[in-house]
Amino acid sequence: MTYDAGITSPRIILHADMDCFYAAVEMHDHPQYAAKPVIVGADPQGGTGRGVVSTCSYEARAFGIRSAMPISQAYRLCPDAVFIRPDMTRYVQVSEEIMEILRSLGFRFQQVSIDEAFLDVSPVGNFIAAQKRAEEMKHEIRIQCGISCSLGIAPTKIVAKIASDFHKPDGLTVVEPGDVPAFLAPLPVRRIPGIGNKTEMELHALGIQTIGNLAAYDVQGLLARFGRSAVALHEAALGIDESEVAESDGIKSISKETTFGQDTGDSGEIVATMEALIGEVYRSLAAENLYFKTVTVRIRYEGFVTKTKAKSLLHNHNDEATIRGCAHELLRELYDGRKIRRLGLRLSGLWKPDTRQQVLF
Ligand code: TTP
Ligand code: MG
Repeated sequence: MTYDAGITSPRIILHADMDCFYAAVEMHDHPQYAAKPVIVGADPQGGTGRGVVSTCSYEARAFGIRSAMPISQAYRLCPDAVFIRPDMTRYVQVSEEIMEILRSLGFRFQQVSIDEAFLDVSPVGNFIAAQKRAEEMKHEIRIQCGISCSLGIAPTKIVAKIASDFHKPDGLTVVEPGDVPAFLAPLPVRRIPGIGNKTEMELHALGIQTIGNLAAYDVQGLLARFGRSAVALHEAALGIDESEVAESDGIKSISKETTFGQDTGDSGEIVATMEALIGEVYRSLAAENLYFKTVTVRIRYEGFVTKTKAKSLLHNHNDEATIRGCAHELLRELYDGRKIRRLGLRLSGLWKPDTRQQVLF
């Protein structure tokens, strides 16, 4: 039998997303919180606290509590919940353990946030074998890290991500190529990653409620409303996404350092040097079209004592102002008045958007 030119077997993409990640880590570390409403976020201060919920356990979600909700509102909804301040160091540590498990499986791997990653599991051959591997991954993460996750398997990244969110917590959703339209059609448009309040409202105004409505909508009509984003939006609704699972081009971090001609305690000189470093790392970041999540400042004092401090942000950023804010904050926290020999600045947690998503989101 001859093979039709142009026919290639579908890719098999897996997306993994940890369930209520920060809360899950806390519940694992403190078994007495198991099965309780657990809320990680700002201090509720008896209902008068400012700040927001980072995340909460599924038991707390039953009370209507959600990420980004004011903590005072969460307190009103469930005053008896366990309220915990975030411990980023611990969450990053567990995240690294999980990512190591996923990375070491030998598939193409891409971490996308503290608790999410894509794997291109096409080499397993078919969707049934992929499902079996996925069950093993869930088991491995549960045994080694004590937390549950939800997985989605589909022929494209965008559908795999929607699928991992489809059944949470502890879900596994497989969408084979022929089932993509039927899977997506009934879901609300909001399920498309990157569609926020504003786009959702604009779509509703056009009478588009479901992904199926969007897929069936005339592209010309979308172009009038959404301009260049229209095509990406429409393709997303059709589950089309040709972007590959890829780490950020192998660049793991961007760092710059300056050694002072003479050890210095002159705050003006130190701040000006930091400004120069900010400009340098920013230019490298922009040149590579990368986003970062973590900023690290490193100070080597006279006598070769080195101090390092890092700040990890929730989302990816690519602007100089965010680098500047973090860098000066870390410098203030780290600087103890001694003379400095060398100053360094590093960006890590790098991520590269694919151009298609960049247009849309
Ligand atoms: P998510 O994966 O969006 O949420 P989650 O893991 O808590 O819950 P789900 O089961 O729905 O996946 O985010 C991962 C972590 O990022 C989350 O545990 C806490 C943090 N986070 C915030 O701090 N603020 C936010 O608004 C969101 C959405 C997440
Ligand atoms: Mg999650």
